[in-house]
Amino acid sequence: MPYNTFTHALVRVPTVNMGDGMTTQQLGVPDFDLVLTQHAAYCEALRWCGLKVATLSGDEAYPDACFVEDTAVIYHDLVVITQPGARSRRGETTAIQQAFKHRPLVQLHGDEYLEGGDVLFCADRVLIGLSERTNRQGATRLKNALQDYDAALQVDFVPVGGVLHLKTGITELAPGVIIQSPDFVTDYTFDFADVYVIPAAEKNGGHVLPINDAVLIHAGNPRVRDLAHRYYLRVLEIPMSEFEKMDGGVTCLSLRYAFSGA
Ligand code: CIR
Repeated sequence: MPYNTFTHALVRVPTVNMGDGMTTQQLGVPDFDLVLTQHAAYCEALRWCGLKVATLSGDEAYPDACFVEDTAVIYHDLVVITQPGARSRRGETTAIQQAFKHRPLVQLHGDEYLEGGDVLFCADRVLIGLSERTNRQGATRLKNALQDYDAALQVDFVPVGGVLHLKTGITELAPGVIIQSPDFVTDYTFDFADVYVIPAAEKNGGHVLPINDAVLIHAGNPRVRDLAHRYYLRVLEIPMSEFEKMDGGVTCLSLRYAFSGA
């Protein structure tokens, strides 16, 4: 099954205090009514891609919890519950563990820190970012779990500089086509791909999320949109301004999966 084929998604409703979460941006405080509208549009886009969307309630103790992607990494039937590098986000994983409680889970622990925003499944390999949120111990544990599950999987570590997560810096639009933020710094060589560095004006909205035969992009980014139309008939543009204020993008608001027999 191709790496971006999914049947289900899990999302978590934003809470009214989302603006108390962490951010490196100076774009102002999210407008909560608009947050809810944009989140609903995002969920609708997932449904347009053919996914069944399960929704967890928010928890004001965790203002960043709507960025649910950081709490788990799912590869076919393998579910790995992470330990976010951000201390304030560690408790978010309890609800995610509960949501997947009927499945065997791998759980990062001890000094293993990793956030799902640092994990990019490409067509021919998995890239794990070593960032301020993901350390070598966490990356190694995930690499071992992935290769125990699928020994043929190539897993590379990518040093991440200049941006929060690996997927803030790069996403894969289509097999061998990488979209890169101008802020991203690494010494990893993307020799398997054509790399398009997007203009600075689009750096907050430069993330793309391919799902089945469609791709989700942030509205208002013409260069990214033009590139997306080269590879997809179905390009779904989602307004994401309020999530961008908190360093969020289209990838981070959901966990996508396709369990066998589900
Ligand atoms: C944080 O700093 O943790 C959140 N405000 C944003 C997380 C974004 N996550 C992602 O891109 N995977």
